Amino acid sequence: MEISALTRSVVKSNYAVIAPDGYINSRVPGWENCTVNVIINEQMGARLCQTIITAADNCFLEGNTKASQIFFYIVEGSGDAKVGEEKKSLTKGHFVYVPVGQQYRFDKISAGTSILTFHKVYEPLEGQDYPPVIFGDAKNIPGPEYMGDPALRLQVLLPDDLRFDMAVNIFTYDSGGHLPMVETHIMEHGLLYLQGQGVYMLDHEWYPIKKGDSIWMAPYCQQWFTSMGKEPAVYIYYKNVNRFPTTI
Ligand code: UGY
Ligand code: MN
Repeated sequence: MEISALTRSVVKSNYAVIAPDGYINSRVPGWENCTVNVIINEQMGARLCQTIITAADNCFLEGNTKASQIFFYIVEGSGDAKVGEEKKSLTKGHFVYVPVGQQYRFDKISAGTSILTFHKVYEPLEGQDYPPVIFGDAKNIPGPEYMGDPALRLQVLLPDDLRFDMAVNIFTYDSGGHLPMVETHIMEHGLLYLQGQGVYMLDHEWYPIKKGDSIWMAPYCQQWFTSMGKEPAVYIYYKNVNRFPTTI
């Protein structure tokens, strides 16, 4: 029998590694017939929220984004989504960006479907319109090499456009691929591993990470990753972008 007092999860003031073994389900009104795990949110000092929804029979998700935009990504499974007047069928790798003040409904979701969400309070930018609804499919997004290293590929899922104050990217590392430097930056991250494994360095501590794990990195959490094992490591991540960085 495995001793149940062991986990790879850790929660610190500047970062967290959340492995699925510690999940406790939340009930979220409007998101019905599913389990919801709130992985990252303001209770831990974050300025984003990340959840993972796992559908049971007759699952539907209904709500209004109000002040917080929501990015939905189908990790596994399928369903239909309606945002405003736009309606689409979604399968693995499809995503929907729902701007603030929008009604949304997801239904016909197959049991076992796994949906990742990133939420951020929207910061309007003077002189710019609000961003539009975006439906997309990760497999249609180009993945150019990152910083001149062919072992690394970066897909940018949302438009490079000042109306957006959040980015969501998919980072693929061939086995042995690694970040070209220790990143030290003001932007915050939430991320979910979609495939593979490796070792993440967070503020000079080292963590083995694999598919299904999530990480929160606060601003200035120092970060570096190397992929290990026989298949590429892939993670999808959130980043705040395009706004004046300081109130001072
Ligand atoms: O966009 C980024 O800051 C990205 N390179 N960070 C990361 O993967 N930890
Ligand atoms: Mn980074």
